[in-house]
Amino acid sequence: MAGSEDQKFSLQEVLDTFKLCLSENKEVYLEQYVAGWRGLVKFLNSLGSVFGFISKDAVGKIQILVSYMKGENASHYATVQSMVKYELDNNLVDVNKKGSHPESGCRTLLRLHRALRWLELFLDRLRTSTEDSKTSALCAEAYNESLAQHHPWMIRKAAGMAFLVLPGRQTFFEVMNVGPPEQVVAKLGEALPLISEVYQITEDLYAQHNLLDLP
Ligand code: 1PZ
Repeated sequence: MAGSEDQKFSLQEVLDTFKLCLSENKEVYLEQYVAGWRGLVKFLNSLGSVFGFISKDAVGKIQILVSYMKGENASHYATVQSMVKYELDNNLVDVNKKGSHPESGCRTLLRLHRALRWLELFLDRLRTSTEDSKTSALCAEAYNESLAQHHPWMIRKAAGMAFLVLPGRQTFFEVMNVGPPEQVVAKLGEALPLISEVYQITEDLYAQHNLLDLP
């Protein structure tokens, strides 16, 4: 695979982008949010082509958001808060069923937002796991508690099969490119509160505007 999504992953880099996500008044910068996802996709790609169908979907959603961020209404797509306000004020969101705005920024970001919850749960399990823990089991548990509830049977099935070929804990930690296991665990401990905060702010915003079930 070639292209910018395929460079070497470093957990540090992802940590940095999520750190930069929040403005002083706790708004979520879209550019950093998307950059965080780019980093995660890099990581996923480095795990092998079995995960291609997952990273493809994530990349597609990243691209939709980027096209808004670079489009004629770019100024409204600086933060998640400004995006929500702009799209709602201008009736650019299909609220109850798919209609003329099947790819709104709001519904697209919601998909990534739900996946961020999976990430939070998965990384926390990884952080507190022991040497003999199975990454596939940790991943499946995190998935069942979060994203799976929004996915149809076929996707749950495909995801479950992909999890089975996840590398073991040791290799997984190596791919994170942070150093020895203790350091990975420490890094995860550092990254998690940041990811949680970004998640919670977005969740509250979406709840406040009744956007948590966008089609
Ligand atoms: C490290 C192991 C990676 C496991 C990733 C766990 C997530 C499994 C998600 C399976 C998604 C399958 C592909 C397509 C799904 C789409 O149908 C849904 C809904 O979008 P819609 O159809 O409504 O437009 N897409 C999503 O739920 C977004 C999924 C993004 C997943 C990104 C994972 C990034 C992993 C980072 C690894 C550290």
